[in-house]
Amino acid sequence: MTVQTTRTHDADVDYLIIGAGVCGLYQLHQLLELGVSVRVVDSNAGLGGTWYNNRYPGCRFDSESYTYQYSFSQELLDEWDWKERFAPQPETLSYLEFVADKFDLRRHITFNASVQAAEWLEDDLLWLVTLAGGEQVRARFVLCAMGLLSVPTYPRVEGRGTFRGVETHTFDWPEDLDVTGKRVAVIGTGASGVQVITDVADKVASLTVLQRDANWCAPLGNQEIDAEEMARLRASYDEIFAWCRDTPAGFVHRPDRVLSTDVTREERLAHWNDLYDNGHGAALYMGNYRDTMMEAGPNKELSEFVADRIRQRVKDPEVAELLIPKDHGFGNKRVAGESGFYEVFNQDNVELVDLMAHPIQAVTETGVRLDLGNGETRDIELDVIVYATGFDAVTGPFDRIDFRGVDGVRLKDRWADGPETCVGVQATGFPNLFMLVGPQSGSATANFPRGIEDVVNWMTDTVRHMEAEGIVRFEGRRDAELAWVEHVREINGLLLLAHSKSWFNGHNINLDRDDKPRVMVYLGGAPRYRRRLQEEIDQGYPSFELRTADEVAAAKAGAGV
Ligand code: NA7
Repeated sequence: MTVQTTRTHDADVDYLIIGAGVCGLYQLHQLLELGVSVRVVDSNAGLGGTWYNNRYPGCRFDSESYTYQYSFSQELLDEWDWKERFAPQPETLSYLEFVADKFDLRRHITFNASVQAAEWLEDDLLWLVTLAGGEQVRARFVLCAMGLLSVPTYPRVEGRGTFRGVETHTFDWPEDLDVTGKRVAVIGTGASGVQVITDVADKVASLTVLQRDANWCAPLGNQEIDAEEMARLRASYDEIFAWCRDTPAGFVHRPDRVLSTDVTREERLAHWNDLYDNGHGAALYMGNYRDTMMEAGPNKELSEFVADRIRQRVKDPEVAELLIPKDHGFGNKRVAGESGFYEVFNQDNVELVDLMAHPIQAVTETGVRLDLGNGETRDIELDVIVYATGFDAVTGPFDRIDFRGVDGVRLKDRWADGPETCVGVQATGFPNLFMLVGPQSGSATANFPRGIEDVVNWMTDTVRHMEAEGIVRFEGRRDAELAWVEHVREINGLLLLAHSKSWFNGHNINLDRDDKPRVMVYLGGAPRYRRRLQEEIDQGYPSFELRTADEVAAAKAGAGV
C-alpha cells in the first residue's frame, strides 16, 4: 500500500535514514513499499554496518543464523540458505548484499556519506543535515540507524600511534592484514577479543593476550548446516519466528520458568553440564533457570560451575584463575560465545598478561611496555597490536553527530549525564528525529533483526499515520520521557546485568566521562517493548505531540510568533 505524502516544505527528501546496516536496510525497504521519498546515507563505502566493519578473523554472531534474518519476505526466506549455525561475518555480509540486490535498495543509498551535523529548522519544519565534504540535505524526518557499536574506543595510553608495526581495532581490521607467522598482541577479552584470539592463536608466531577484567564465555556449539538440515529449518520458519517473538531477547532461548531452587543440586549440575557440553549456544545464560540471572545466590552457584569448567580446560591453574572473572557473576555482562578459547592458553606460543597487575605503561615503536611496579618495566616486541577494546556504545554514534534541536540545544549536552528518551524512539526537543536503534530501546538488547523489526514496523505504521493525517511535527513529551526513563531504570534493576560494569550500563574506561551507571538499554524484553510501542499507535500516540501544518501555525500565532 502506498500513501500520499504531505509535501508542504522545501525538502530534498522526506525521510532520511542514517545507516545502511541491518536496521537501515529494512527501514528503507519498508518506506519504499509505502511510496514515500526516502534516502539512506552511510559513512562506509558499502552496506552492512557492523557486518561491513567487523572483518577481524573469527568474527561471527552468536544468534542462530536462521533467527538472524529478515522475516518479511517469503521469497527471501526461500532463496537464502544458511551454511553455519552461527554464521561468520562474510556470510552475514553476503546475506545483506543479497537482500539489497534482490529488493534493488542500493540506488537509494549514498555511501561514503558521513553525517557531521543535523540542525532542526523550526520555521521550515525540516532537518538540515550536513555531510562531510559540505553537502547539505534538507529532510522532513531523520531516522537514526547508526548501530549500537559503531564508534570504536582505544586505550588512552602514551605512545599509541607511534608503533612501527600494524595497530588496528577489531572494528577497523585492514582487509590485507594477514597475521600468519607474526608476533601479535590482543588487548581486551570481550566478545570480539575472544573471537579473534581463538581464530589467530594457531596461525601466529606468538600471541600475547593483554587482559584487564576476565569475561565469562559460553561454548557456542557452531556446526555446519547441510541441505537436509536447511530444508528442515526452512519448513519450520513460521514456528521459529513465532517462538522468537515471544522470548525476551528474540532468541530461540527463553528463561526457564523453573527456579534453580526447585530442583536438586544433582539435577542442576546435570542440566548445566548438558547446556555447556551439547551445543546449546547462548542457552547457558538465556535459557537457564530464571533466578540465575536475577538472584545473587543462584548466580553464584552457576558462576562456580562455569569456573570449574574453565579450570578443567586450562592446564596452568594460575592462568585458569586469571581467566575466571572475579568482579562479576556469569551473565552479569554480555557473555562471549566461544569455540576453543580456553584451550588456546594451553599453547606454547600464547601468553596471558594480567593488566591489573602489570598495566600497559606505553605503546612503543616496537611493541608494548608493561609497568611491572617498583620502577621496573617489560617490553614486548610485536608486529601487530589488536585493540579489542570495545566501543563508545549506544550513545557514541549520536554524540559524534552535532544534532541541534529546538532552540539550538545539542543532543550531546542534553545527554551529558546519560540519555533520556521517550519510549526509546525520540528525545524531547528533537522533533521529527527518530531513533530506530538507540538508548533505552528494546531493539538494542534483542537478537538484532528480531528487535529492529519491531521498531521499524512501528516506525512504518507511524509514517503511514503521519502522512495520512498530515502530521508535520512529531515530538516526544517531556513527562512521557521522564516516565520512560524511570520505568526502564526500574525494570532493568530486576536483572543482575543492570548492576555490572558493562557497556550495557555505559561503562567504558576509555571515555573521558565519569563512570556512573547510565540507563543505556532496555531489559524489559522484546514482547513488552513491542506492546508498549503498539499502545502508542492504538491510543493515538499519548506520549508524543503530533501537529499538522495548521496546528503548528495556530500554535505559533497563539505564542505571538
Ligand atoms: P567489550 O565487550 O566492551 O570488551 C572490551 C574489552 O576490552 C574488555 O575486555 C575490556 O576490559 C577491554 N579493555 C577496554 N579498554 C581497555 C584498556 N584501556 N586496556 C585494556 N583493556 C581494555 O567490546 P567487544 O568488542 O569485545 O564486544 C562488544 C560487543 O560486540 C559484544 O558485547 C557483542 O554484543 C558484540 P574491561 O572489561 O574494561 O576490564
